[in-house]
Amino acid sequence: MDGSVPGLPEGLRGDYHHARPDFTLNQDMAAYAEADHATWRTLYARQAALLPRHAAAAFRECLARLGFAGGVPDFAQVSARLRPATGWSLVAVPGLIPDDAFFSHLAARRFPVTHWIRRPDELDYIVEPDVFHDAFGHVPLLLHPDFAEFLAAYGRLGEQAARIGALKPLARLYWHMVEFGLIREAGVIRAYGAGILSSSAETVHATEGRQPRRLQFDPWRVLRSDYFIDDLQPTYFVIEDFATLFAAMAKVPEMLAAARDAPPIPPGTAAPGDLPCPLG
Ligand code: HBI
Ligand code: FE
Repeated sequence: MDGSVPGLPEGLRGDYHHARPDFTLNQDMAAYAEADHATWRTLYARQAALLPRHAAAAFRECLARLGFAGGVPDFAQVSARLRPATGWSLVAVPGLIPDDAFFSHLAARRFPVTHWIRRPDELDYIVEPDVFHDAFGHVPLLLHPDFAEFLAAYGRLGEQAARIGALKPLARLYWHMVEFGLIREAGVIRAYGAGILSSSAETVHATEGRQPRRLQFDPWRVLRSDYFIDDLQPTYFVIEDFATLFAAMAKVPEMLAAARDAPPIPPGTAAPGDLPCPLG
């Protein structure tokens, strides 16, 4: 257990003392026990079974190109595949890192990936993102040109938002559109968000549960929409394609200050102008 790190919650699991000032550290493949690779394979197999019905085609295709079903992936090998495709690479980190460090890595097309994996008794739920959440959930779409451009633009915006105290609206954009985003493909709602696709319960809830509110993506609505961090989401936002997400980044900068000052929309509630997105 580590002491406090400025800009981070208390008691995070990772070893922050051995990380560099930019919060990166070296991934030590020899440090993973066979049980760790077995945990990865169990999680991978469980989620892979859900992908044909519940995941976006782009996610499935990009994941297949990475070929990391066999065990905890070697970040250097994954980076070697990402770089020629979209210029992204992976950096190992001890876990959540402060917003400013996170944004500057994204702006430089470096995706921070937690190097440790959850214990076998945490298969169904884990509070902090581990290597399965980050590598299985987030990394595949770094191969998708539009999504890769969107995420780099998001990182660049982080530095601007920090200067005007608008990190909260930007965190909402990440939460709703990177962690819990849905996409409609041929009239069917499918998931692409990492927080959904790295969780078996959320994958089903998000794409076919009757309870959640599914709304058409609208950046102004998303920037004001608060969320739960430790429960299934009551509201999801749906895009038609990833180009829409990237195009929206041209409009977000001028919305940031107003979103910072606007009253937040509580999780799960309706707001004027909401456009529901039917299941199919
Ligand atoms: N750190 N490693 C890591 N991974 C994240 O997804 C992450 C983070 N720090 C901050 C953060 N996400 C969110 O607050 C973003 O909205 C900035
Ligand atoms: Fe995440």
